[in-house]
Amino acid sequence: MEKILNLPVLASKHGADVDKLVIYVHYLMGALFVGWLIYFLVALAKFNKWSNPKADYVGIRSHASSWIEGAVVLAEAVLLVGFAVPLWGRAVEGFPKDGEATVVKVVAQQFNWNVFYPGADGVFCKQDLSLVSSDNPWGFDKSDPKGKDDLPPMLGEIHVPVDKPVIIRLSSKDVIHSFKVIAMRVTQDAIPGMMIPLQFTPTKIGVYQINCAQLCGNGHSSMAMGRMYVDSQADYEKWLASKAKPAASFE
Ligand SMILES: [Cu+2]
Repeated sequence: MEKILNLPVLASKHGADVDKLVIYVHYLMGALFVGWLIYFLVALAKFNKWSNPKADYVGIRSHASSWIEGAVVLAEAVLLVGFAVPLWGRAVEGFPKDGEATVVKVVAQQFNWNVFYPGADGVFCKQDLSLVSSDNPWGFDKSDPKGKDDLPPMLGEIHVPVDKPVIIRLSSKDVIHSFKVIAMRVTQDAIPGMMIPLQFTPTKIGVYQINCAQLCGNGHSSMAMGRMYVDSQADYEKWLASKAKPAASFE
């Protein structure tokens, strides 16, 4: 079935369950499509003016349609309660602790992704709206010692190590965007004024596209230039070291 649906590359742990659900929904829709087609053909054959010249005001007497309807409702309930809800439950509950995950802050804007790393201490620099100025657009509190080792903000690229949970704290600077990495099977709206966490565990080294899944303005499509690099642990550390700069250059 995966072959027929031509599903995109899968590179995250929970993604197999997402694909499973997609496949089961297609099975149900396929059955409904074939069922309705049969119904249509039977109706054409049975109720044309040659086989049924006189209208019957009672109509169908069998209860088959009620049973079929019941079976469809049951199948849909199983999909929802048995698969979709538990999958969603696992996505929003049971986040790994910050220390056990790669934590990245992503702030969407028209039309790019701002990416922040907290540095070795794992704690992001304090930010405050009152500190925002032309030379401090993110309102960083430069007296915050926890911010000294933060990486300078980057645009449009996220690096994460393979096989380790990733937590992305997502927000937006202007309008509603939506962070979507198809290979990771994650999509989450980025909403100004809110910091929304999402989690996944990448399982395959590679470079994956980041899309904006919410029409956000003229340059919406250019947000698809975003890239997520899933590196080996060693490559990730090398990359981190190459990006770390003294706090003085932190603008
Ligand atoms: Cu966008």
